[in-house]
Amino acid sequence: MAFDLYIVTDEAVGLGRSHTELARMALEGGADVIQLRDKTMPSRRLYQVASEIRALTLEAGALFIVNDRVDIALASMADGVHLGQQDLAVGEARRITPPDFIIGCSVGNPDEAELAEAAGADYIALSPIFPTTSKDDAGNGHGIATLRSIRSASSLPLVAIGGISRGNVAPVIAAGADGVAVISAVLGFEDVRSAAAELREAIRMAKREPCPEC
Ligand code: TZP
Ligand code: MG
Repeated sequence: MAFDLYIVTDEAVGLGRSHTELARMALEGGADVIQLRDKTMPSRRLYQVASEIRALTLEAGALFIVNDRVDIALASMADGVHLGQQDLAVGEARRITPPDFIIGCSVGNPDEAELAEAAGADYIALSPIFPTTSKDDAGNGHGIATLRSIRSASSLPLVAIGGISRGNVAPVIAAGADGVAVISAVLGFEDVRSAAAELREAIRMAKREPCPEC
């Protein structure tokens, strides 16, 4: 499971483009994971969009994850679901999904990371790592020190999300993140494909040559 460049779709940030168009361009730029995230779209439409992105991700060999909605994830044959601390609990989602179904969980501290792991999560995401304007209720950024402490508390794949861009990805990787999830640093650009490719390269570089001052 590669989580290096994990794109969360958001039509409000995507300069008028649809979830499907945004996903297509991000995949062309080398995204490893696409997460469909839409809090307001009616379920029937959300399922159609999920099915479109399922086809694109299969073609690209990328993972497809649905935010919040286990039902939409199962119906669209997504690889998995991403759950927050207020969503269906990981253990309950595990109970009603197939054995190979991927369950990701947002955490904000080492205790939540340990609980998510014990409940059967496949990966965890520290959310948010830096302040962000892409999520209204994200709160303050937890910062690099929290990321390090979560890295020590859990051996699960760790994704960092919130306020990450090419300019600050090196310390995030150096602190132990396996991948970074972004909205605006890729989807907020006219040329989504290039923005994705450049951020993916920055992540690869940071993994190859850890920054000495981090
Ligand atoms: N969850 C935690 S922060 C966030 C989400 C969906 C928004 C990330 O967006 P950006 O633009 O990459 O900061
Ligand atoms: Mg959620």
